[in-house]
Amino acid sequence: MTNSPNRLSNRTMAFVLAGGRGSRLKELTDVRAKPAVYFGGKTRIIDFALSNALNSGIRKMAIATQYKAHSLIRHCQRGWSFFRAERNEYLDILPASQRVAENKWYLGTADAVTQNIDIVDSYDVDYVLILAGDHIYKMDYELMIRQHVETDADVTVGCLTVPRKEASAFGVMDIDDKDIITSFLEKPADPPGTPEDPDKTLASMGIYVFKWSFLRMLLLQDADNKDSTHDFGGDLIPEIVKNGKAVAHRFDSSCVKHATDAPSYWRDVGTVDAFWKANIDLTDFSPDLDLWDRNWPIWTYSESVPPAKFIHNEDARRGTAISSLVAGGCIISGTEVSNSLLHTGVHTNSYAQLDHAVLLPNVTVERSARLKKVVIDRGVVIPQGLVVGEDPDEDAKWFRVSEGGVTLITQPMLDKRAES
Ligand code: ADQ
Ligand code: ADP
Repeated sequence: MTNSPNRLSNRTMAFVLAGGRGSRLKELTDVRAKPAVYFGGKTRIIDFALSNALNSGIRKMAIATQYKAHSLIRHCQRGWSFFRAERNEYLDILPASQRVAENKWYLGTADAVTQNIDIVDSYDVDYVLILAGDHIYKMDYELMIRQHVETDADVTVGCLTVPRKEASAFGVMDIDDKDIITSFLEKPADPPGTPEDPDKTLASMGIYVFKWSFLRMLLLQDADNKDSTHDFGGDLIPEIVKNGKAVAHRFDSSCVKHATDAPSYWRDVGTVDAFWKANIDLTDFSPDLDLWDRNWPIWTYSESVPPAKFIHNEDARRGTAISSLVAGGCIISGTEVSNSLLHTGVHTNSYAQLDHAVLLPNVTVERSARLKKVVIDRGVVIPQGLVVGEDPDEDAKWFRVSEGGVTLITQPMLDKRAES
């Protein structure tokens, strides 16, 4: 983590957009915003963007929150409070707080910045990096900021190629041979392919670099525009593509020095299927996302918990975990765990079996339960003998079974089942 004075990251702040619900994660975002959803055994989704910024040398950050922000705010306060104002480091949490006018929430992503112009001013930076708080990836933003300065762009947009059939969830673009964006469509129904490959589309990652003086002017103009939805992808970026200079910064394996990840590992984990898969992928022999890379640590709030413990009860099976990630504070007592990911403080009991299961913190699995291809929300108590993942019709009576056959279980669902 270099932080030499000539790094542009020293003159940049990261503005993290963390206000959206992420409704395709269904009940997982009933109580918390998507950036606060747990991922990877210890961390929450927002830790990836914040860690990238920190590892890139950025020491000024602001996080705009809105939807169900309580657990997100609590997490950031507990885990990200080491910034020291006396070293010119800041991390501000900016809930939509009616700072501008009463009853005024953040309208769109750009409005979340507009409502905090005075705070960004006070950071006294030259560049602003707009980040989304809801993606899993590792990236050195210094390289993107440097490209922005070298090309003298009005905006630099992080982008990557995605399968064309998935591209309607993204802002998509065409670029010329100098990577200047020549057209930009926000979430088109029928996205175009790239010249090299008709089945691929160049998509925006929803992250942008601006010179602050330029963005400031643009935001004030946009605030007066009655036709605008005050959104970066919907309004500001298409406007710059039309009337200014927007440049694409390609995200690939060169974007993190010493990267041990597969080339361009980037996940939106926006659906229950994608969330389950990205977690289960970490149990692979050699996962595409390397959480063990000491050169690019993912920082988080870590509870003080004892090491995971595996118990062989005299009269029962051995507590084992194979091809699995088991966080601190877990007690695996007489349970067979395979290809699963257990967050902090999970407690499982004898004769239970977990297979391709993602358990969020503090889940209890009582005796003889068998769970396969599941996501279990934080704090859920799985009753004795519950079997999930063997009869989809039975599962669907009580729980949410996704298109890809993953069963999501929350406590209210179990309570309803118990009452019936
Ligand atoms: P989406 O991800 O669909 O598209 P959006 O829902 O605006 O865009 O979310 C972007 C980020 O802003 C998320 O982190 C979300 O939590 C946050 N956010 C949403 N509304 C907010 C608000 N009112 N206040 C504060 N924060 C808010 C965007 C771009 C696309 C791009 C994709 C990549 O618009 O062009 O392709 O990101 O995922
Ligand atoms: P997370 O799992 O994201 O850490 P919690 O499970 O602790 O969060 O809580 C999720 C959300 O549910 C909180 O952000 C809060 O809004 C709400 N919540 C949790 N516990 C309580 C409570 N005792 N009273 C009111 N709301 C609560």
